Amino acid sequence: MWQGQRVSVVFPAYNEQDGIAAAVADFSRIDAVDEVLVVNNNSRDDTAARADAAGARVIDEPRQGYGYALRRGLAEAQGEYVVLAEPDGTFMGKDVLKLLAYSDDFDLVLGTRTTRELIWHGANMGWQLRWGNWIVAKLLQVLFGGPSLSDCGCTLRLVRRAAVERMLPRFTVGGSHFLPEMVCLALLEGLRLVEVPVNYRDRVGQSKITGSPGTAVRVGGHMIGVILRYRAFGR
Ligand SMILES: Nc1nc2c(ncn2[C@@H]2O[C@H](COP(=O)(O)OP(=O)(O)OP(=O)(O)O)[C@@H](O)[C@H]2O)c(=O)[nH]1
Ligand SMILES: [Mg+2]
Repeated sequence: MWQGQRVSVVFPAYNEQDGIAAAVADFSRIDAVDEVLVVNNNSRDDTAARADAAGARVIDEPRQGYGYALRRGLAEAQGEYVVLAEPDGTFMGKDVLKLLAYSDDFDLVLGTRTTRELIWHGANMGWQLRWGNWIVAKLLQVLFGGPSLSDCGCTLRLVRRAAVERMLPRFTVGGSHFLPEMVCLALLEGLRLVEVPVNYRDRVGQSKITGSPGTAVRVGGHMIGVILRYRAFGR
């Protein structure tokens, strides 16, 4: 609980058997966290069983995609505060407290992984990815006159329940470029947003999105497409 309100953590998971148990344990040990929800996205490995054994609530999302998994988690989470994260060891449970510290004053608290001091040795955040994330975030910031943004692709973020309810019916993206859609919608809905620096570590298990440069560039292109679409048409 955080100030008398329940806190949910949502992990989208596609074949994350190597890191899932440690991630569930790392986030569950934070006193403020009331439930950890694992959205199992057609994993063919032992992800679901290991998440369950570690004490998470496991839900199956059959539509394949990072965005579909996160949208399902947002819909199913029971807390007043919903924290999105990843179960691959890249994020730290203790950083939930940084997000909560701002949750009084903001509807969305976004993590940023581009703070050099918090990028751990071995983390997949070389200069190309760091600058790529920064540039797309700045594009969004400038086009929407939004608050200072420095990372367009950080899963670790907190959303208040009321904000979730306003955005859920408007989501359209099911794939890996879901995060900027969430920010565009939040700004169009007039929600209050802030970014805070979070730790970013090396991954456990196999990368699915930004591990390969080709995929990273493709996802970046889709992100820019979504941002331009929302700027032009508002939907
Ligand atoms: N790519 C992908 N990820 C999914 C899917 N469904 C759930 N996920 C989860 O979404 C999260 C993001 O994928 P990652 O492979 O970690 O991508 P990334 O964070 O950009 O890059 P790395 O952590 O460096 O590998 C992980 O927790 C995945 O398990 C899906 O259909 N595709
Ligand atoms: Mg990851």
